[in-house]
Amino acid sequence: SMADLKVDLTAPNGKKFTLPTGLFINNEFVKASGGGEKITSINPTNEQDICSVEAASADDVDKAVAAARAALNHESWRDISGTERGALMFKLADLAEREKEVLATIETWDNGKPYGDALGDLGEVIACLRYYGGWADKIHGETIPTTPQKFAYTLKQPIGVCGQIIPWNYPLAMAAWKLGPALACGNTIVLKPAEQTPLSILYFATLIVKAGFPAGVVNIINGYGKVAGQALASHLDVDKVAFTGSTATGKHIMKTASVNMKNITLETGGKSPLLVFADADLEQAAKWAHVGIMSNQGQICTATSRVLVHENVYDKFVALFREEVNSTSKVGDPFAEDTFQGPQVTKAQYERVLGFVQSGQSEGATLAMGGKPCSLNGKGYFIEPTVFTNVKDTMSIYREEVFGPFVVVAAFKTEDEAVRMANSTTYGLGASLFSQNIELAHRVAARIESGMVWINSSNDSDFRVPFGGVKQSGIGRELGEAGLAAYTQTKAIHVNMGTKL
Ligand code: TXE
Repeated sequence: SMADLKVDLTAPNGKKFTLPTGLFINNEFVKASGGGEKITSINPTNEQDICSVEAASADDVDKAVAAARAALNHESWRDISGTERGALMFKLADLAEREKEVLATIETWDNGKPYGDALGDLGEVIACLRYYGGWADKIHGETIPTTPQKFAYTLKQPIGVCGQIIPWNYPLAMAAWKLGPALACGNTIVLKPAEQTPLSILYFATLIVKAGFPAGVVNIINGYGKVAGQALASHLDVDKVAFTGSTATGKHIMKTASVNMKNITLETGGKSPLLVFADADLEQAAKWAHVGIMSNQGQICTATSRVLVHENVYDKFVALFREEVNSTSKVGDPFAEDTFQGPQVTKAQYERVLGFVQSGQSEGATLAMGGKPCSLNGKGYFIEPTVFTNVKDTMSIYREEVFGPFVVVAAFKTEDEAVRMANSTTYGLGASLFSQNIELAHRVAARIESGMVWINSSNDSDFRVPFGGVKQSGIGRELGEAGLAAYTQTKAIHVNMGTKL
């Protein structure tokens, strides 16, 4: 019954709310079919169950896709103006703003990120929806002069039914990055959240109904990657798949999506470098380097996880960086106000990061700080902020994405060597560089193989500016005007103005 599909919860910070637990299809919460396994969400701070939610089977994915297809062709969505689509998005943003404390509470409880950071994520969700709501009536083709006998123009049309597969590091923000442009361009959506963090998006789904979106425009199906994710990526009636997650899964999705030549965008792993040149403001470099790797428990796709420092300032930088970690990176209860770093999202991620501590030590790097598990009353997936120095670019801790509060520091001698070391991984997502020399800064920024470069900052992203990777960090761009390209296709119309045969 419907009564089974919600649960009354009281969060560790005392917030009470009712959470739907069903699959969100056609603006309703429904049971999963097939009697399959549910998803039980675990609080990474104390390792206790929060609650269980429905997990979609391949049949449920079919239902959600059918709902999205019907909505795409229904006049209540197909025939409304961009201005009206924008108005729905503004309404959704307003509702998210009104409910941001509940949404941030759920995010912190489920994911383990500090509550202040979760509130920051909500700010991004709201801003992103408003930004793309503003675009909704400004998406248009062009007229193209050819010959006097021809009138040629283009239409920017929606791609159609879009599958969106979301990771667990920023559950709501990653959903907003994908929902915003897709809705602005008039698509319909089947979104699959990560099984590690299924909860906040269910509360968010209630706001989609309240905002007045027609049934079937947005469908949200929690489910396991290998079941629901796989069914979505391989579905013959899905026109596009957008994915954020690991490079391995991204490659698999790319192959799977080829079954009907789906349009794809991928945002995958990274091992983003942060370069400190000899003339840099070292104090600022140390502070930004800290923010760039230790925020969000290091679970950031653009985390500046490799710090490359000119040999002349190496020792001084490392001392300043250690001081910054010591004074700022307080590990603890994510609901406590002075906490900078909460637990890793799951036991699997926690073990993975600790595994990299071992490989760093056996590869002969110097463990300069941290590297040990820690806990709160004996529980929780906490890890001390970890710094390795004397790292060589042949070591796995230099090349592989760790996705934790884990940074490697290496030295370079020349600008050429810095660029070569920065570019020496298979990834190309973000990069930072610190220098007071504007010529050097812009020259190096152009030579680094990455989708984003921050000069004299790190991870200072903005919803108005394109975001995405090169090499094995992804295909396509999200955010900014560039993000619209991922959700429209160009149709060319040729009008004969008088050519007679
Ligand atoms: O990722 P997956 P995981 C990296 C990070 C992390 C590692 C593993 O290094 O340690 O990936 O994390 C869905 N068909 N990043 O295992 O598997 C899955 O259900 C379709 C970086 O959690 O990529 C989830 O919704 N979908 C990253 C999503 O893919 C499938 C953020 C991501 O899971 C699927 C997260 C399949 N066969 C992890 N298998 C970033 N770029 O920020 C899984 N999924």
